Amino acid sequence: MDLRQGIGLRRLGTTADEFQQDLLSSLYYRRGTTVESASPRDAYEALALTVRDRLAERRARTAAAHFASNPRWVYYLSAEYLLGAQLEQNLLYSGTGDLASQSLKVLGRTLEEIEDLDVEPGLGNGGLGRLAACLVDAMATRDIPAVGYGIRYDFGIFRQSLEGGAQAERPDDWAFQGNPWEFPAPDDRQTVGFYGHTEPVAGSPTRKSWVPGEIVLGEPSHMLVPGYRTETVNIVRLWRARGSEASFDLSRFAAGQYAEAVQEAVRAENISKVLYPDDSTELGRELRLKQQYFLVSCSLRDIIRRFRLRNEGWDDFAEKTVIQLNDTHPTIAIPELMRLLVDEYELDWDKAWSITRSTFAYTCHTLLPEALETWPVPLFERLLPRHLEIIYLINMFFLREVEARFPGDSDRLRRMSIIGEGSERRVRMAHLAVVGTEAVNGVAELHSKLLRETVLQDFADLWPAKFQNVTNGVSPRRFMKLANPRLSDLITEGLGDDGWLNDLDRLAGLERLAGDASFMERWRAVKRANKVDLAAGDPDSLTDVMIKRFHEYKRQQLKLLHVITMYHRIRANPAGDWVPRTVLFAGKAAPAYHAAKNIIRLINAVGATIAADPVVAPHLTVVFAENYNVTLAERIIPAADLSEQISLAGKEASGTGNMKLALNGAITIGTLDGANIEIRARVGEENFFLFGLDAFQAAEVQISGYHPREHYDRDAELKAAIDAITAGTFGGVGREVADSLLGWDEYLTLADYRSYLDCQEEVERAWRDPDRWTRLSILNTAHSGFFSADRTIADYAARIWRVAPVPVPKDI
Ligand code: CBF
Repeated sequence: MDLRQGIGLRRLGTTADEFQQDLLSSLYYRRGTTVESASPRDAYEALALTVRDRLAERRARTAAAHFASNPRWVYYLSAEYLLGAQLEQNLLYSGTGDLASQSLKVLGRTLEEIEDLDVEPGLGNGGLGRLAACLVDAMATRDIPAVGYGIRYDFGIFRQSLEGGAQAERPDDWAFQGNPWEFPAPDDRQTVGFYGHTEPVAGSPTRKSWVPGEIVLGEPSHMLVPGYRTETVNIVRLWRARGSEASFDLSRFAAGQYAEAVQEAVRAENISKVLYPDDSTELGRELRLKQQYFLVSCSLRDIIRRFRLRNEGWDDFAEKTVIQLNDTHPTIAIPELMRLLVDEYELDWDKAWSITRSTFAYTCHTLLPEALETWPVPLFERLLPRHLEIIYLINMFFLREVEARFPGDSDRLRRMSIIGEGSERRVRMAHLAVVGTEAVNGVAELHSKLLRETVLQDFADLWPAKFQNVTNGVSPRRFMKLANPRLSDLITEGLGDDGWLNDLDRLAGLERLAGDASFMERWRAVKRANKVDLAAGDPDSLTDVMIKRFHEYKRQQLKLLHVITMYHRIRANPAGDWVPRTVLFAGKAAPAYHAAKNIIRLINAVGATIAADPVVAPHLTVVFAENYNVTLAERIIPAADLSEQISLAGKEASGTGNMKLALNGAITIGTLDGANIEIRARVGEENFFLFGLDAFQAAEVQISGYHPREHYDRDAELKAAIDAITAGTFGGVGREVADSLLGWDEYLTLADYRSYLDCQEEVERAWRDPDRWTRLSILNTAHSGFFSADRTIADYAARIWRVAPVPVPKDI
């Protein structure tokens, strides 16, 4: 394609008049309604479509530029995307915010009221899903030709509310009223098989023919992912499961058996019904594995289709394609690509393996053994019989390689095998992911080191060069510019321009303002105004936030013990000079994770007791903000003074909330865990509140026999805090939490309690000196530029993907 000839598109207008004309066109022609009868929803949809058109125009140019350069593509496979609300972001990225505000007047609406209708797609669970969203944003911003693949769940992560202080879950029907940001492409559908059996192919020892027992259709739709201050617009392509035509049984329907007539279609559609179906039952586990294969199968066929648009044969496939596996969820892509290459495209095994191995890369996001997925062999055999055969072959060749390197080391073979031979044989997805990829990376320095030295040590011995670190990063556009416009404006003023938004290292220029009295005053005023907006407690109090998924390793229970101790101290000395604090928790617990849900209940019970206590309430407030999601994070983060990053060292792979908070001038109190270590190294030891055991010490404590009761017996305040729970001070809630802390305390909460409390006193000393605190805050922002997702993507591009940017010309 000759780009000089242009893409044949009339340019959309950039004046207020033209924008308004387009808004009205959207209303009349695409919503089919009129100004007089336009509802707020009509106005929202018309605006969204008008903005989307501007991005779609850039998308057309991007596609043309990519087609012309036939580049190496990055395909990002992820079971989760927490994209966040789209309208505000797309207004920013298309530079149409002001035009939109003005034009909406014609419909008698304001942008603020319209924005409330923009529901975020909650297609993810936590850090991993939000990371995926930040990375696709940064890939577009860095002009990397990329497509993100995922599942278009009908119901995203559940909506959380509190009932009597306990977490209640409701389905998240996020697209109930439609999703104007999405382009459905039902004609690009793919066919996915499940179950069935395999048959030998005459004359070939490795090829097989798979005869699936169930066929499901995958219908794609895509959302646009614009880059910031660049022409590039990439896409995220999401698959939705549909029954095939044959899945509707007309004769049963005619016989009045309505439920039976559609049962096959319903079973098919269940695949993309919910994010992370409960896997405590056999059926639930099967559905999860089905989801994973569904995502992978649709995506690989689409990737191959795209490759074949510009290339012939297979020699260039790995040259032109890199597929990043976001954790183990999409790992079945490895045997699936082998199946496609060997069985369908008839390549010989060795060639197919060489292509496969050089196409994939794998990011591991955990250190928790229970989070490293494994699947029972019998389930695999039933659901994906051909894939299991391929995995056996991959394993056989792999174990031969290990045996050649470490002859006679049968223990090692057993440890490394892709098939675990415990009481039940299981497929170890992380092993498959390491064996079938060219590069493996952890997401923070400590995490990558621990992967190499513990969880995946045998693999690192075998292939040391395969293991890398790429520290996570976050989008400064979403988490600074959009979330915190006041601070962003102040920073822009301080630095002279807003170039920092896609060159975040430039924040370092704020260092020279960290002692400037008037700048500091304004910095404080921004924080205060953000707290007023959040309206979660006294804006002059120390806003102490712990916002993240609920998990015992993250240790919300440690924060709670601190709160209870504060409560005791204040009650014992009501006239003391207490630093007023608002402790804000937000986060969801997995519906079947009872221990985490018990902690939520206890937090709310403690909060209620404190609120009802006239002695303590003036000094201490506990708030639990319901239904934590990206939108809520964008409100809380700008208002935070103190960022709680208190996981047991060696358990949090990276954390990304820690980065967002530091960038917004919150000061971290944290352990030497995950990316905390890198945050501390960058912002400076004196600007970070460190406490607790390090990962090495924690492992030693656990190995040498840990007895939480010893801490309880030794420390009167700790004892009083736990006794208060068991004595029923908080409405009798939380006894299970106390029992687990005293009984086994898997995450060494009691061992770190005293060090944490001492450190909180240091926090208060700093807080009492407003200038010191403001300096700390400015310096945290100034030195967190490294944690931009743009840097993360530059790292992936250079060291793992070896891809170059393809800038999209403005004038085609
Ligand atoms: O790497 C992104 C994040 O992923 C997790 O949320 C995950 O789901 N495995 C980790 O727990 C985080 O530490 C990490 O930042």
